[in-house]
Order: sequence, then C-alpha cells, then structure tokens
Amino acid sequence: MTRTIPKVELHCHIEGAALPDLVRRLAARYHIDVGGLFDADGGYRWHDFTSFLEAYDRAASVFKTAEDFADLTETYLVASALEGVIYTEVFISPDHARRSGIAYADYLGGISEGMRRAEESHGIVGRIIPLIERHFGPEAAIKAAKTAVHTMDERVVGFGMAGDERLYEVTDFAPAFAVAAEAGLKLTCHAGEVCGAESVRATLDAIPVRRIGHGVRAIEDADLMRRLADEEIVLEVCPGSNVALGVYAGWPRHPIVRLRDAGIKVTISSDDPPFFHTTVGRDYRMVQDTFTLSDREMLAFTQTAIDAAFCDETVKTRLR
Ligand code: ES4
Ligand code: ZN
Repeated sequence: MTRTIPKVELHCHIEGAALPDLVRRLAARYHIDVGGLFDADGGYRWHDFTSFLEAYDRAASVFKTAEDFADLTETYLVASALEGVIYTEVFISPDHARRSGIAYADYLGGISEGMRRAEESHGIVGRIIPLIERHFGPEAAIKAAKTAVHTMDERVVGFGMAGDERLYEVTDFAPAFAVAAEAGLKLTCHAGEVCGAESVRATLDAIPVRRIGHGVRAIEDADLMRRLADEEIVLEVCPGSNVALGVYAGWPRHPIVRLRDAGIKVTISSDDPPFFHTTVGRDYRMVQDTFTLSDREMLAFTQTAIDAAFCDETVKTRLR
C-alpha cells in the first residue's frame, strides 16, 4: 500500500466546502428557495466566475446557526483528515455571516467548535482566516475588518480578501487590511486568478501580504516571478479550482510546476471543493499524476505550506 502523503491546506472557503446535499437539507429545513442553484446531477450550477460567486453567495445563505457551522466545519475537516490532511486554514466571511442573519460571534464560535471536534476525533488542526469580499465594496470591507478584529479567538490567525478581483482597486481596501494588521493578523489576498500579473503586483505594492491567494497568473510576467521568489511570497495555488473556472484549459497547462521551478514558494489547496468537483486529496493527486512528480516533491509542497502557515511555531513543530 502506498503511504498517504501528509497534506496541509492554506486556502479553503468554509461555505465553499459545503456539499450540495447539506445545502439542500438546510434549505428545506429553513424554507429557503434554492431553485436554479443545482444542475441535473445535483451539483452546483454555475458557468463562469461571476455565476460561481453568485452560487457561492446563495449556498452560504442557508447556514443559520452556530451548530450549522460547527457541523459544516467538523464534516469538512474530518473528510480532509481522511485524505491525509494534518492542518487546514479555512477562510470565513463576516459579510456572509451578516447576510445569513447570524451574529459574528456565533458564526466564529460554531466554526471554532467544529474544529475542536475534528481535532479531538481525528487529530487534524484547524485555524481561521476572516476575509473581506471585494465585490461587496470598500465600505463593507472596513466594517467586516472591524468585526473580525473585535471578536477573535485563539484560532483566528490571519486576515484576507477574496471576491471579484475585477472590481475596485486593491488600494481601496488598504484601510481594512490596516485594521487587521494592527490587530496582529497575518495577511493574504486573492490576486492573479481572474486578472493577470498586474493585479498581483498592485497587491504586493498596496498591502503587506505574506501570501497571495492563487497568484498563478504571475507566470505571465518574468519580473514579477523574480520578485515573488526574492520576497519569498507564498502562493496558495488551487489548481483544480483554476481548471474548473477555465483559468487554464486543462491540467497539463497549469503553471504550478513552472512557478515552483522559478524558485517561488508554492502550496496546494482546494478553494471551494464541491463547487469545483475536487478535494485537496484530488488536487495533490492530479498535480502528481499530471506532472509525474515524486512523493518527495509532493511532500515539499506540504513543507512549504507548514512554513507559510499563519499559526504559532509550536504548532508547526508538531506538524513537522
Ligand atoms: C473564491 Cl475561487 C474564489 N475566488 C475569489 N473569491 C472567492 N470566494 C470564494 N471562492
Ligand atoms: Zn479562494
């Protein structure tokens, strides 16, 4: 039997980890209309980045209570542990909590409780990164950042931004990131997924991030690649997400190995696994099979992710 490669995930949106069956069940319980959210096979229906974000927002809206979020989080982490994941950072969203009508403290408390249960039963360690959503605008972002720093627990280790990269300027969100940095949170930001290398450069110029969510389109700019390598910026690469969203026309075209070979620190994550018909285990497997990488090379992605994790050194020492 082949040994399961230990995996570390740095980029997964908690509502984006909800299996369609769970969303259908909760929608029925709370009498929420989810017509059009699913395709004939029962999976999430979307056809481009904009409709993906809309589907995500709708699926997120069926989670209402702390227990709903505890159950979602425990289920996701346990499934991850069974694929060999030893540590996961999940993105949470004060704006999605607000839109769902749940108090942020209850939302965070539920997610944290789900992590506690999964660690107790399966040993997987979870940490939390609140995110602002770019498509909700700079004013919502500053409010969400204040909410996030006002209510924290020991699992909250970072802060970031997701959402529609085509909207606004990244500098519009610098004040929200400053609130989080002031509270001691480490920063990451989605860039270079829907937009190109210029978006990654603008993000590095505007926000003191240690990591970039995606960042894969840096491959289009050699100067930027050198900068990422020199500044040791870590990319949270989500190849299955990129292929599903059409950023790349198939796995063989994905730049993950070329980025790594340019000296850039690269990790592997699943992003919104059921939306993209993937899991972190599948993402690791597809990278290994597509590019015929050794187990040692796969383990190097995990080691890079441990080094880049936002948790304390004591936790990292246990993971190594
Ligand atoms: C997202 Cl893949 C992706 N990109 C940007 N924002 C997001 N929110 C959830 N998944
Ligand atoms: Zn993402």
